[in-house]
Amino acid sequence: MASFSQLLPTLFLLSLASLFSPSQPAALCTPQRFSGDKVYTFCNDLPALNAYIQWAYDEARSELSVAFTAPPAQPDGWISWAINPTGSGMKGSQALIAFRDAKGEMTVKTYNVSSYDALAAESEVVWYEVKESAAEFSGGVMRLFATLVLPVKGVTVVNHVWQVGSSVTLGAPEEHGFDPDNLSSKGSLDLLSGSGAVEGGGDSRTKKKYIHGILNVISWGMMFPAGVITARYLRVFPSAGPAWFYLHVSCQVTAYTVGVAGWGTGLKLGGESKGITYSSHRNIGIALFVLATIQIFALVFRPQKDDKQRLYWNIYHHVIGYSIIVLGIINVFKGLGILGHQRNWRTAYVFVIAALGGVAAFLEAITWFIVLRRKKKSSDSTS
Ligand SMILES: *[C@@H]1O[C@H](CO)[C@@H](O)[C@H](O)[C@H]1NC(C)=O
Ligand SMILES: CC(=O)N[C@H]1CO[C@H](CO)[C@@H](O)[C@@H]1O
Repeated sequence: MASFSQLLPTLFLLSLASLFSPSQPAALCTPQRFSGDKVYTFCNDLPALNAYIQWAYDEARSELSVAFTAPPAQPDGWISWAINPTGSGMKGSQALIAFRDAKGEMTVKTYNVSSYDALAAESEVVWYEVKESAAEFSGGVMRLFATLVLPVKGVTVVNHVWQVGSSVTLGAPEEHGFDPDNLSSKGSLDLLSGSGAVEGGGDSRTKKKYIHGILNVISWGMMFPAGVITARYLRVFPSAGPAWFYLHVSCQVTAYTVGVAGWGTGLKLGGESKGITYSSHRNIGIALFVLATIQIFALVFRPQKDDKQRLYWNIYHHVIGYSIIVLGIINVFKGLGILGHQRNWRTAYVFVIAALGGVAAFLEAITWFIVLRRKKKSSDSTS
């Protein structure tokens, strides 16, 4: 059994390591994915939707050549890159959208996106002049090429927006998804220096989201389940004595402390998030906090072992305990979903859960084996 309790910390560390290492979006610009006859001066990985943009800018002629690359949400979908000359975000943006037309050819159309309503027909006139445009679709990604002439001299920084969608109906791109990545795909681009910025001080917020995620994954997603495993399987071994109890309690109290910290960061994030509410993630979070708090009090108020009430207490303690595990795991997945493009985190957590589940299944089998053998022994000695 000692090996098991040694195994757990190792497991935590391994899974943590895999959780934290690759936190940036994949670097798509290096090595350059394609080389046309065009020479682009800059390439920026964009912070959402696995997109990147290459461009060259001739300031004297206000001529901007861009190549925007992104995987469409569905093969029949579309990709779009836009400049917003009057504000930031989608409303008011002057968009280039690439998709397959009715004949199955890749095409690029321009849109004056004046509202959040469904796109009307393409716009013949947009803020910039399109000298040439083309699009291609291969290897799961669409590429939109365009040479634009900006109507204003001396523009060096533009607000840009990009997006991917899943379908096109009768030549009109359909509304895109509203996942966090779909809503954060905007920023500014310095055409001459190549530096880009994500809008809205995204960095400190992203950091807070990671802290929130890390605390909660450790607490609800790993320590609580591990604490249950300790209680359920360690007590079968009389040689372990009351150790299981202390281990279980200290594991769960620590998990609770970390969990409350994580919960607090979640409340703060929720309060700061204008417009978007992840209501089920939030509600499950609140339920978890309440249930876990009840469990901590349960420890204090548990009846003596030989008390008649103890049976009911046990039932209630187990039901709430298992509910916390199930809800905790569900909420970790919901949270990872909110983090969006970090799919490797999700995979890492699936491994952690699979490992914990494997350990539990293995111990369950051993427990049955031991209990059955014990029964057999005692019936042998009485017969
Ligand atoms: C785009 O549409 C808005 C609202 O209809 C209009 O005010 C604006 O002038 C249009 N922009 C261009 C470049 O045509
Ligand atoms: C990464 C991400 O959240 N993309 C979503 C954007 O919206 C499309 C639907 O238009 C979804 O399919 C994507 O998953």
